[in-house]
Amino acid sequence: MKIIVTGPYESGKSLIVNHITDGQCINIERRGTTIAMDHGMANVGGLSVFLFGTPGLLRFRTIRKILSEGADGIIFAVDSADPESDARAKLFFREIAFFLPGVPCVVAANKQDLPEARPVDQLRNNMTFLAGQAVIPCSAKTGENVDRLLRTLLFLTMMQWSGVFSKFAEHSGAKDGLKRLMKGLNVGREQAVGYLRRFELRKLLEVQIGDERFEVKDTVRALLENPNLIMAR
Ligand SMILES: Nc1nc2c(ncn2[C@@H]2O[C@H](COP(=O)(O)OP(=O)(O)O)[C@@H](O)[C@H]2O)c(=O)[nH]1
Ligand SMILES: [Mg+2]
Repeated sequence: MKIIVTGPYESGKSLIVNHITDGQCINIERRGTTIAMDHGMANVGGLSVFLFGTPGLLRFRTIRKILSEGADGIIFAVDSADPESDARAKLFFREIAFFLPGVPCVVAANKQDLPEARPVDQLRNNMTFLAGQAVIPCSAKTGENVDRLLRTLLFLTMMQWSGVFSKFAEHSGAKDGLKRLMKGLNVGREQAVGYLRRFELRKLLEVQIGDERFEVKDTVRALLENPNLIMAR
Protein backbone atom coordinates (compact mmCIF):
# COMPACT_ATOMS: atom_id res chain seq x y z
CA MET A 1 0.00 0.00 0.00
CA LYS A 2 1.14 3.51 -0.70
CA ILE A 3 0.65 5.73 2.34
CA ILE A 4 1.31 9.44 2.36
CA VAL A 5 2.20 11.20 5.62
CA THR A 6 1.33 14.86 5.43
CA GLY A 7 0.50 17.82 7.67
CA PRO A 8 2.14 21.09 8.64
CA TYR A 9 5.76 21.86 9.38
CA GLU A 10 7.13 20.31 12.63
CA SER A 11 4.06 18.17 13.33
CA GLY A 12 6.21 15.02 13.42
CA LYS A 13 5.80 13.55 9.93
CA SER A 14 9.45 12.55 9.58
CA LEU A 15 9.51 10.98 13.04
CA ILE A 16 6.32 9.00 12.27
CA VAL A 17 7.90 7.58 9.09
CA ASN A 18 11.06 6.86 11.05
CA HIS A 19 9.17 5.02 13.76
CA ILE A 20 7.01 2.93 11.42
CA THR A 21 10.01 1.88 9.33
CA ASP A 22 12.16 1.19 12.37
CA GLY A 23 14.69 3.76 11.22
CA GLN A 24 15.10 2.09 7.83
CA CYS A 25 14.10 5.18 5.89
CA ILE A 26 15.64 8.07 4.03
CA ASN A 27 14.93 11.71 4.71
CA ILE A 28 15.90 14.30 2.13
CA GLU A 29 16.37 17.31 4.31
CA ARG A 30 18.27 20.52 4.74
CA ARG A 31 19.13 21.77 8.25
CA GLY A 32 16.63 19.39 9.85
CA THR A 33 13.69 20.28 7.60
CA THR A 34 12.36 17.88 4.99
CA ILE A 35 12.70 19.51 1.58
CA ALA A 36 11.85 16.61 -0.73
CA MET A 37 10.50 13.61 1.13
CA ASP A 38 10.86 10.87 3.70
CA HIS A 39 10.60 7.42 2.27
CA GLY A 40 10.63 3.98 3.79
CA MET A 41 8.98 0.58 3.73
CA ALA A 42 7.39 -1.55 6.40
CA ASN A 43 5.67 -4.90 6.58
CA VAL A 44 2.43 -4.92 8.52
CA GLY A 45 0.78 -8.29 8.96
CA GLY A 46 2.19 -9.41 5.60
CA LEU A 47 1.18 -6.24 3.77
CA SER A 48 3.93 -4.17 2.16
CA VAL A 49 3.57 -0.54 3.17
CA PHE A 50 5.37 2.16 1.21
CA LEU A 51 5.50 5.38 3.19
CA PHE A 52 6.07 8.83 1.79
CA GLY A 53 6.48 11.75 4.19
CA THR A 54 5.97 15.15 2.62
CA PRO A 55 7.80 18.45 3.14
CA GLY A 56 5.74 20.63 5.48
CA LEU A 57 6.67 24.04 4.14
CA LEU A 58 3.88 25.64 2.15
CA ARG A 59 6.10 26.42 -0.83
CA PHE A 60 6.78 22.74 -1.54
CA ARG A 61 3.23 22.17 -2.75
CA THR A 62 4.33 20.75 -6.11
CA ILE A 63 6.42 18.08 -4.41
CA ARG A 64 3.47 17.15 -2.20
CA LYS A 65 1.25 16.87 -5.27
CA ILE A 66 3.70 14.52 -7.01
CA LEU A 67 4.21 12.38 -3.87
CA SER A 68 0.45 12.14 -3.33
CA GLU A 69 -0.35 10.66 -6.72
CA GLY A 70 -1.96 7.24 -6.43
CA ALA A 71 -1.80 7.10 -2.63
CA ASP A 72 -4.09 4.49 -1.03
CA GLY A 73 -4.24 6.18 2.37
CA ILE A 74 -3.32 9.36 4.25
CA ILE A 75 -1.79 9.88 7.68
CA PHE A 76 -2.48 13.50 8.56
CA ALA A 77 -0.18 14.65 11.38
CA VAL A 78 -1.09 17.50 13.70
CA ASP A 79 0.88 18.92 16.63
CA SER A 80 -1.33 18.39 19.68
CA ALA A 81 0.90 20.61 21.79
CA ASP A 82 1.03 23.69 19.55
CA PRO A 83 -2.27 25.55 18.94
CA GLU A 84 -0.39 28.01 16.75
CA SER A 85 0.03 25.30 14.11
CA ASP A 86 -3.74 24.72 13.83
CA ALA A 87 -4.24 27.32 11.11
CA ARG A 88 -1.50 25.76 8.99
CA ALA A 89 -2.97 22.33 9.61
CA LYS A 90 -6.23 23.56 8.12
CA LEU A 91 -4.47 24.70 4.93
CA PHE A 92 -2.69 21.37 4.56
CA PHE A 93 -5.87 19.46 5.21
CA ARG A 94 -7.63 21.33 2.41
CA GLU A 95 -4.71 20.68 0.14
CA ILE A 96 -4.62 16.91 0.66
CA ALA A 97 -8.41 16.66 0.35
CA PHE A 98 -8.02 18.38 -3.02
CA PHE A 99 -5.14 16.14 -4.17
CA LEU A 100 -6.68 12.89 -2.94
CA PRO A 101 -10.47 13.19 -2.75
CA GLY A 102 -12.16 10.19 -1.14
CA VAL A 103 -8.91 8.50 -0.06
CA PRO A 104 -9.08 7.09 3.50
CA CYS A 105 -7.41 9.24 6.14
CA VAL A 106 -6.50 9.00 9.80
CA VAL A 107 -5.38 11.99 11.85
CA ALA A 108 -2.32 11.48 14.05
CA ALA A 109 -2.84 13.68 17.12
CA ASN A 110 0.91 13.64 17.66
CA LYS A 111 3.17 14.67 20.56
CA GLN A 112 0.80 13.28 23.21
CA ASP A 113 3.86 12.62 25.41
CA LEU A 114 4.14 16.37 26.07
CA PRO A 115 2.36 17.71 29.19
CA GLU A 116 0.73 20.54 27.21
CA ALA A 117 -0.69 18.17 24.58
CA ARG A 118 -4.40 18.71 23.98
CA PRO A 119 -6.73 15.71 24.24
CA VAL A 120 -8.66 14.66 21.14
CA ASP A 121 -11.92 16.40 22.18
CA GLN A 122 -10.11 19.70 22.47
CA LEU A 123 -8.34 19.20 19.14
CA ARG A 124 -11.71 18.61 17.52
CA ASN A 125 -13.02 21.84 19.06
CA ASN A 126 -9.99 23.81 17.93
CA MET A 127 -9.83 22.27 14.44
CA THR A 128 -13.41 21.88 13.27
CA PHE A 129 -12.20 20.62 9.88
CA LEU A 130 -11.41 17.32 11.64
CA ALA A 131 -15.14 16.55 11.89
CA GLY A 132 -15.88 13.07 10.60
CA GLN A 133 -12.22 11.99 10.61
CA ALA A 134 -10.68 9.27 12.76
CA VAL A 135 -8.36 11.07 15.21
CA ILE A 136 -5.85 8.90 17.06
CA PRO A 137 -3.75 10.25 19.94
CA CYS A 138 -0.15 9.13 19.57
CA SER A 139 3.50 9.97 20.07
CA ALA A 140 6.08 9.46 17.36
CA LYS A 141 8.70 10.06 20.04
CA THR A 142 7.69 7.24 22.39
CA GLY A 143 5.98 5.21 19.66
CA GLU A 144 2.75 5.07 21.65
CA ASN A 145 -0.24 4.18 19.44
CA VAL A 146 1.65 4.64 16.16
CA ASP A 147 1.09 1.01 15.24
CA ARG A 148 -2.63 1.33 15.92
CA LEU A 149 -2.74 4.48 13.81
CA LEU A 150 -1.24 2.67 10.84
CA ARG A 151 -3.37 -0.44 11.25
CA THR A 152 -6.53 1.66 11.47
CA LEU A 153 -5.62 3.36 8.21
CA LEU A 154 -4.79 0.07 6.49
CA PHE A 155 -8.12 -1.30 7.65
CA LEU A 156 -10.00 1.69 6.18
CA THR A 157 -8.07 1.33 2.93
CA MET A 158 -8.79 -2.38 2.68
CA MET A 159 -12.46 -1.73 3.37
CA GLN A 160 -12.52 0.78 0.53
CA TRP A 161 -11.08 -1.84 -1.82
CA SER A 162 -12.89 -4.81 -0.29
CA GLY A 163 -15.03 -5.45 -3.37
CA VAL A 164 -11.94 -5.74 -5.57
CA PHE A 165 -9.84 -7.56 -2.96
CA SER A 166 -12.40 -10.28 -2.32
CA LYS A 167 -12.45 -10.98 -6.08
CA PHE A 168 -8.64 -11.05 -6.12
CA ALA A 169 -8.71 -13.72 -3.42
CA GLU A 170 -11.53 -15.62 -5.12
CA HIS A 171 -9.92 -15.88 -8.56
CA SER A 172 -6.27 -16.03 -7.56
CA GLY A 173 -4.46 -18.76 -9.47
CA ALA A 174 -7.35 -19.51 -11.87
CA LYS A 175 -6.23 -20.16 -15.45
CA ASP A 176 -8.61 -17.45 -16.75
CA GLY A 177 -8.29 -15.26 -13.66
CA LEU A 178 -8.49 -11.99 -15.56
CA LYS A 179 -11.73 -12.94 -17.31
CA ARG A 180 -13.25 -14.03 -14.02
CA LEU A 181 -12.16 -10.78 -12.40
CA MET A 182 -13.81 -8.78 -15.21
CA LYS A 183 -17.02 -10.75 -14.83
CA GLY A 184 -16.97 -10.69 -11.01
CA LEU A 185 -16.45 -6.92 -10.89
CA ASN A 186 -18.51 -6.23 -13.99
CA VAL A 187 -15.70 -4.14 -15.55
CA GLY A 188 -13.89 -4.13 -18.88
CA ARG A 189 -10.46 -5.58 -19.55
CA GLU A 190 -8.65 -2.26 -19.26
CA GLN A 191 -10.04 -1.51 -15.82
CA ALA A 192 -9.42 -5.03 -14.51
CA VAL A 193 -5.82 -4.91 -15.78
CA GLY A 194 -5.53 -1.50 -14.13
CA TYR A 195 -6.47 -3.01 -10.76
CA LEU A 196 -3.98 -5.84 -11.23
CA ARG A 197 -1.18 -3.43 -12.14
CA ARG A 198 -1.95 -1.13 -9.23
CA PHE A 199 -1.78 -3.91 -6.68
CA GLU A 200 1.07 -5.73 -8.37
CA LEU A 201 3.09 -2.56 -7.80
CA ARG A 202 2.03 -2.68 -4.15
CA LYS A 203 3.21 -6.29 -3.94
CA LEU A 204 -0.18 -7.77 -3.13
CA LEU A 205 -0.12 -10.13 -6.07
CA GLU A 206 1.82 -11.28 -9.11
CA VAL A 207 0.52 -11.14 -12.64
CA GLN A 208 1.59 -13.94 -14.97
CA ILE A 209 2.64 -13.80 -18.57
CA GLY A 210 -0.04 -12.61 -20.93
CA ASP A 211 -1.90 -11.07 -17.98
CA GLU A 212 -4.54 -13.80 -18.11
CA ARG A 213 -3.64 -15.16 -14.70
CA PHE A 214 -2.73 -13.60 -11.39
CA GLU A 215 -1.74 -14.95 -8.05
CA VAL A 216 -2.31 -13.30 -4.69
CA LYS A 217 0.69 -13.50 -2.35
CA ASP A 218 0.25 -16.17 0.31
CA THR A 219 0.97 -13.68 3.09
CA VAL A 220 -1.99 -11.45 2.19
CA ARG A 221 -4.68 -13.87 1.04
CA ALA A 222 -6.36 -14.17 4.46
CA LEU A 223 -6.25 -10.37 4.87
CA LEU A 224 -7.94 -9.78 1.52
CA GLU A 225 -10.73 -12.09 2.56
CA ASN A 226 -11.03 -10.60 6.02
CA PRO A 227 -9.62 -7.06 6.48
CA ASN A 228 -10.47 -7.23 10.21
CA LEU A 229 -7.37 -9.33 10.68
CA ILE A 230 -5.19 -6.25 10.25
CA MET A 231 -6.56 -4.85 13.54
CA ALA A 232 -5.94 -8.07 15.47
CA ARG A 233 -2.60 -8.29 17.16
N1 LIG B 1 7.86 15.38 22.27
C1 LIG B 1 7.65 15.00 21.01
N2 LIG B 1 8.35 15.56 20.02
C2 LIG B 1 8.11 15.17 18.75
C3 LIG B 1 7.16 14.16 18.44
N3 LIG B 1 7.15 14.00 17.10
C4 LIG B 1 8.06 14.85 16.60
N4 LIG B 1 8.66 15.55 17.59
C5 LIG B 1 9.69 16.60 17.47
O1 LIG B 1 9.15 17.67 16.72
C6 LIG B 1 10.11 18.19 15.82
C7 LIG B 1 9.61 18.05 14.38
O2 LIG B 1 9.55 16.67 14.05
P1 LIG B 1 9.67 16.18 12.55
O3 LIG B 1 9.42 14.73 12.54
O4 LIG B 1 10.92 16.69 11.91
O5 LIG B 1 8.42 16.98 11.93
P2 LIG B 1 8.04 17.24 10.40
O6 LIG B 1 8.51 18.62 10.08
O7 LIG B 1 6.55 17.16 10.40
O8 LIG B 1 8.69 16.18 9.56
C8 LIG B 1 11.40 17.41 16.07
O9 LIG B 1 12.19 18.14 16.98
C9 LIG B 1 10.90 16.11 16.68
O10 LIG B 1 11.86 15.53 17.52
C10 LIG B 1 6.43 13.58 19.53
O11 LIG B 1 5.56 12.69 19.38
N5 LIG B 1 6.72 14.04 20.79
MG1 LIG C 1 9.92 16.30 7.95
